[in-house]
Amino acid sequence: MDMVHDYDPTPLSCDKDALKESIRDGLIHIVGKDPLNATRRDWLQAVSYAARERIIERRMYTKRLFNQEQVKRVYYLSMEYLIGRMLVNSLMNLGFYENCKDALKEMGVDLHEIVGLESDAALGNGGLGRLAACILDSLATQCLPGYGYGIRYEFGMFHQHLEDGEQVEHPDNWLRYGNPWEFPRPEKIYPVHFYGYVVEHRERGVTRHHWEDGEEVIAMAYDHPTPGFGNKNVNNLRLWAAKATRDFDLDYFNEGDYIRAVQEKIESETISMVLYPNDATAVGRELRLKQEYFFVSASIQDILARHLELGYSLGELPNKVAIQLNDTHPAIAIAELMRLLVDQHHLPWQKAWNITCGVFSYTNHTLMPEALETWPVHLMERVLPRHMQIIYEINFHFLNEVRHNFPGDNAIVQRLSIIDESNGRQVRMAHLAVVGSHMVNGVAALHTQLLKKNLFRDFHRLWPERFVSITNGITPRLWLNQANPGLRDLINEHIGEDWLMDLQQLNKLEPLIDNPGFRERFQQVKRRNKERLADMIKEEMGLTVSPDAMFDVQIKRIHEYKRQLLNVLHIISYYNRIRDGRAGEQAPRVSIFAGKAAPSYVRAKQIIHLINDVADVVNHDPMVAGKQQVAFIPNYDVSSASVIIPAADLSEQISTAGTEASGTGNMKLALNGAMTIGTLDGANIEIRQAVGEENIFIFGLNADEVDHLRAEGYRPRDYYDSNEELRQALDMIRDGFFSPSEPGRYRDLVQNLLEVDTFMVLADYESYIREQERVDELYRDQDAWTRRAMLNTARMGYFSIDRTVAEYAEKVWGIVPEGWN
Ligand code: 26V
Repeated sequence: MDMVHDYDPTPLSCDKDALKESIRDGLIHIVGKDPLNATRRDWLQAVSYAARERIIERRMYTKRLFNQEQVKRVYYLSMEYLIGRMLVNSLMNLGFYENCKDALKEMGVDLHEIVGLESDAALGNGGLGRLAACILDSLATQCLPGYGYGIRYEFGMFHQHLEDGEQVEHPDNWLRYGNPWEFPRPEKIYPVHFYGYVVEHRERGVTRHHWEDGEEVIAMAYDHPTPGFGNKNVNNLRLWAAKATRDFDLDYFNEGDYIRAVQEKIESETISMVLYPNDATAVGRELRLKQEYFFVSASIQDILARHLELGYSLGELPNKVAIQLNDTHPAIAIAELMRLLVDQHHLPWQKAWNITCGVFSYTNHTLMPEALETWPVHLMERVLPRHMQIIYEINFHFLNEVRHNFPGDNAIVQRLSIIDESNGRQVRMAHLAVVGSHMVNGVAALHTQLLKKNLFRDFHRLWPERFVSITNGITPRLWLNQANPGLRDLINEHIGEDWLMDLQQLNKLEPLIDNPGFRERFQQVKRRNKERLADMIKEEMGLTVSPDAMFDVQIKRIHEYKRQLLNVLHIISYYNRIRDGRAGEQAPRVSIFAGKAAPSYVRAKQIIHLINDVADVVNHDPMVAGKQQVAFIPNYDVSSASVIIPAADLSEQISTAGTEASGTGNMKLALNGAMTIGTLDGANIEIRQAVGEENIFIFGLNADEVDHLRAEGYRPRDYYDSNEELRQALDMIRDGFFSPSEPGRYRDLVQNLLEVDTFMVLADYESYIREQERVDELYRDQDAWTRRAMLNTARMGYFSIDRTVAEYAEKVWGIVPEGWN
């Protein structure tokens, strides 16, 4: 402890006057603006610098403490971090949000007005990237020594515009105004090698491998300190940017080819240029493989360098280092660590392998076959020749173990092999990840069960003890405290603030459901949040929606398995009921969608188009005015999610059972007092268990029934033939009712539903409509609805990311908190 204090720099004060001084100073000396004519963006920069100065001090203390206490560290390797805006998060986590607001006010600036100018850090696609960001928040908040590693994409997730109802992508130039939250570390650089060939030679009786020729790119570190909530702990997220090895290649200079020299520099720097916007189909592109290896190699080199610098031996790695693979995207790390241990540090193979397996663990995030990463052997061989050899050798030893365990069973050897010989020769990254890890986890109970039963069935027979289930969670600091100030204040008034660090405390709200005053306040909060969302919809889309209506929300990536189409079919059926006078007293509804489609996913883009076409008809039909509206909010991101989620009455979680690994939006919405309508899929099952069957709307086939129906031979047309309402809705789409300018626009889409319907939309239609009727009925009894919505909030404690991270720390990483105050 002493060392930490011996070297304390004088910490900056966080009181209002000190903050004022820092902001003014930053505005003049860092931003370079006269306070008399500074723009709002200048002020934003200045406040951010004032926060940053205080964060970095705490980072230094934290780092000293971790070094001094010789802690074990976890390194989280992820291609994606979907962070969002940083300023409010930083101020709240550091505990001087109010002081800062007051300081600015005295300088004539409204904090509220400037926070929206910050760009979202959107270095992720969706669930997987947002989970990584929540995990970093929790590691810091729980004083766990955890470091994130990733890529500093120059362009993050694209911005989505809607033009004539269709998605158009625009580049996300998020660094345009500079980034006050990062610390470039030009001295923290590592070479990363691509292409070339391997030379073997014998050295004192052992074979050594040299990877020669090819290209080299430099990875340069940018540090993003991540403050915990309610403590002084600050961890670090290190993102790598690609830089040319030498600014210009001297050979070309000597040959007088200046332009060529510049071109090569630019080409090597494209590696970290852009985030791949697919989130459910593997891309198989060389640049993607290079991105994966680029950040993995730099990270593993950095981890080893730190380990050795701290004076530990390589044999101690599993005692001091845990590395978590966020999906298979960084799985090449297993081969990279083997390469460094064997080729550079000359460890014998078996010793290196024991170390490697002791260090790594792997989280699987999807069962969708098209998302499972495989790389053609010829591509891997060309880009990473030494790694391909190492993978072969890992596979050789592994398959010997398999043969030993299943003598004579050649089929299982083929099924388990890291190399898939059945369709071209492909490296199965998930197999590499399982073989090289000591723990493998799914992200919800059902998901883990299905992993053991299907994708990793044979692995589970071989190593049952390797598989664990760790249900996802979300950070209440962002998704309740920041996003929903009204509900936060109401909760604090009644049960204090302990829930921020211990979400189970929310169950203290349960008795309050019998308190009419509290129920009314809860309703008022929801009402205000709906007005806030209505304002946003008005501003962004020019559409006026009524906060009196039920806000029925489906927000997530657009994908067939998530079944936005099922929601659309319900919207059309409800529309028809109103027009035919069959809707009775149904409560008015606004159906709200948001989400991006992968640019190459034609069907997903068509679904967006359809939603907007339906919206156009519904919103302009006087016969349904005041009863029904549809809004597709463009450009779903962390910031818009923070406005939409607190305003939702109904949360649509309607994926085909067995397809959504967990879902985390389901948790965010329920925590904010939305009722869920959902299938028995992913974490919905555990949400039902937590909130109670009476407080959730469950419909449709379960995962087993989906399997059986598929095995039996699913015939979607039968449902069309036997259900008149469904037939009417599908006919309208097919015949151009919603696309009169191009009547054939959705012919193939409907055709596909009638003949294939991979995700069984038609099979679940009837039960979905029936459940929506129950939703309507309950909603019309506002008091009963509010009680149930409140119980959702009160019973969501289990889904805190802190519980998730504590489980990883204990079952997978073997790390403990190292706190200080
Ligand atoms: C996959 C791919 C495939 C290769 C191209 C680039 C790329 C980028 C991302 C992904 C990730 C797909 C997996 C994913 O996001 N899974 C989601 O993970 C959430 C957190 O565990 C979980 O809640 C969602 O159910 C699951 O779909």
